[in-house]
Amino acid sequence: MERTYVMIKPDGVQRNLAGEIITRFEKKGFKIVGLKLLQLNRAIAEKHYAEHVGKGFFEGLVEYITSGPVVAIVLEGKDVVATVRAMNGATNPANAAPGTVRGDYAIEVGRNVIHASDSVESAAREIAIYFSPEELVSYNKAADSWLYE
Ligand code: D4T
Repeated sequence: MERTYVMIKPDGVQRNLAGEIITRFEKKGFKIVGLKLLQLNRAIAEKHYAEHVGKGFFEGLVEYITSGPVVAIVLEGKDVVATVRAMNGATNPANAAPGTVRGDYAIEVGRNVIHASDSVESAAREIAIYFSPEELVSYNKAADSWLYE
């Protein structure tokens, strides 16, 4: 089963949106297999956003992402990577459709509330940054047979 890395950013935590956002993924049917609250430091931020080092928005991005605690989540399910990206909406909330997390809860790209991996490969890389193998739990849920035929 596919896994993705999702992170509720500091603005999402400060604005009390964490529960509401997690509820969306739970109601969809995705399974939480990893979950914790943590404070990012610069080293972790640079590792996570390695592809953006040196870009104009990078310093602001690091400042933002290290400005308070985040909620780190690993979700599991069929096509979970692409589906969670769709549920989150466009990176710039101005372009995010209503009904998506960013469309409903954010205004600017520099305060866009949530992150999710953009591919299965990115997910594997990002999950390894935030979680040790022992922190990820594989388990069955009674509802699984009501979600998958
Ligand atoms: P994240 O990684 O936060 O889920 O965002 P995306 O995967 O949707 O988009 P991204 O990697 O292109 O951008 C990473 C992060 O940088 C911020 N950003 C991005 C910004 O502040 N200004 C910009 O011009 C861009 C492109 C927002 C998300």
